[in-house]
Amino acid sequence: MKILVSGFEPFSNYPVNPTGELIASLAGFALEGVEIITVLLPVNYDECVELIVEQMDRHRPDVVICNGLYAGRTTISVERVAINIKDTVAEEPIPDNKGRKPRDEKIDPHGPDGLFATLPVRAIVNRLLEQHIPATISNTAGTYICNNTMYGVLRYIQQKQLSAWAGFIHYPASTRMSIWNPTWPSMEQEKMNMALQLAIETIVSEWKTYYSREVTVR
Ligand code: PCA
Repeated sequence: MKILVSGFEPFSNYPVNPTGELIASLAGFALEGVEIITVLLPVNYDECVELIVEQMDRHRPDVVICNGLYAGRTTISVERVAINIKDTVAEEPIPDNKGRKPRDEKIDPHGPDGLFATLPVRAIVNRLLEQHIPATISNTAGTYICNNTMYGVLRYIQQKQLSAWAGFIHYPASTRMSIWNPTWPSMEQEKMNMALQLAIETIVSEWKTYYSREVTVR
């Protein structure tokens, strides 16, 4: 089983992006029978999707887990849906890292209004809560780069009729970031690293259950 895991480079005027460290922390994580591939994505509307789709073509993963920062949120939020809109102003007053600031634009003029995550979102949240990590299902990934990436990945899977599961997880500011801006709720980086590992374990277990059931039915 192959899992592609993405994080983002820093953006806006945030000093760091904890999702860079998050994916780097997977170097010390192994699950039998599972190959984990990581990719750090640029924070601009076009290249974020181009790069992850390129990695999907190269590695043909069974699962794609994208990860991003949502400073201001209090929990790890597992996104349920991506919507077909780019609106920088509503989300981040600061343009993407290439200076683009789209407003009220469709991501894909021919695409559906929304696409649901195909990761087991409820199971991931429940697993994190069991481990006393604050987690919720979120019903909006925003209208900025993270939503754009989630929509782009799910749309690519839909268009190519791939069987890969995919979705997005947002993380609050890390403690290091909240020292820089004390108004943000924050979580220790180590706890977020642990949360991603738990999410991966949950997905692998759900994936195995799903496919063993398929075999039994046939
Ligand atoms: N968070 C931003 C983009 C990159 C990131 O880590 C977002 O929520 O759209």
